[in-house]
Amino acid sequence: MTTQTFTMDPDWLVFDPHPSTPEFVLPFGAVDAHCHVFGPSEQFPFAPERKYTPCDAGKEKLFELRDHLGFTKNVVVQATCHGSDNAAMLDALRASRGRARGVATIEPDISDAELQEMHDAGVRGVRFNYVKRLVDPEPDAYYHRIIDKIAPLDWHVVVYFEASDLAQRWDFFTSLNTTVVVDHMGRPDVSQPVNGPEFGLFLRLMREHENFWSKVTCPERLSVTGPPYDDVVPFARLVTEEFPDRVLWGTDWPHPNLKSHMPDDGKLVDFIPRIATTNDLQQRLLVTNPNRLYWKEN
Ligand code: 0GY
Repeated sequence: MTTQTFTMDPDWLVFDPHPSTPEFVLPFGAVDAHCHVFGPSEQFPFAPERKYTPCDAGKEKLFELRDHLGFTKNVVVQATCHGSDNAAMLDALRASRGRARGVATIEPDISDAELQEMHDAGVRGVRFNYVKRLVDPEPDAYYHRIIDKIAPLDWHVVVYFEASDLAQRWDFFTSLNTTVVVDHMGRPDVSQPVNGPEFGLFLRLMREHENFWSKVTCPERLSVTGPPYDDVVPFARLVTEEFPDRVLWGTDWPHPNLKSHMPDDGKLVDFIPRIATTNDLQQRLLVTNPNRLYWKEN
């Protein structure tokens, strides 16, 4: 059997191999609730339909980072470069010995037995990705079929979309009666005012629909001004303070598709106390909320 080889995109930025030790000491039980594994591609080939080819970033590196930064657990989110083949993510969950949960990408014709196998490995949600540079979004009926499939397992839905697409997706999103977690605060344009109409629509979603949660993640992705990401603070702080019981935080390691710079993951952890400014907010963001959503049976 020949092994397929993959070459990462020529402009791919590789994760920082030596992140600093954060000054902020994470509370005991803290969860990195948004991170990925890529491959290794020799063992877990990337999907033919992928829109980018990353570097390898396997589970061992992820667990090393977890321990270095001081997290206790991970939530591994299926990345689009692996399509709906969740093998690398499931392998990471199984190897974590209960210290990782997963969010999968599935197709509507998946069998109940496959779903149960994923649940047993630690999957607790599915991700619907609407970012066109990453995937070709499907019609609503496709996602409704997935919702029907996952209902018996009590999984939640993670949605990833660009701020400019929220109005168009509004009716579908608000028709969902599962918990719905929005990635990266719906990707606001942080050069717009925090109290402007674009972020206002996202805040309205959170205010009017208590089943919606938000990841207050990715300052490195949203920032226009760059490190230390001052321009993202007002957005992430507002969401963390107004919805303290419905926010999650994660590193987004290994930081797919960044073009301007690769963040120092230690400095990303130091961003947390700028948006969750009290011990109580930090505890909810990093420990209580992710454990409630992902380890509720424990
Ligand atoms: C993220 C962001 C991105 C990529 C993916 O699954 C993915 O490929 O989510 C991105 O390129 O913005 O959350 O990891």
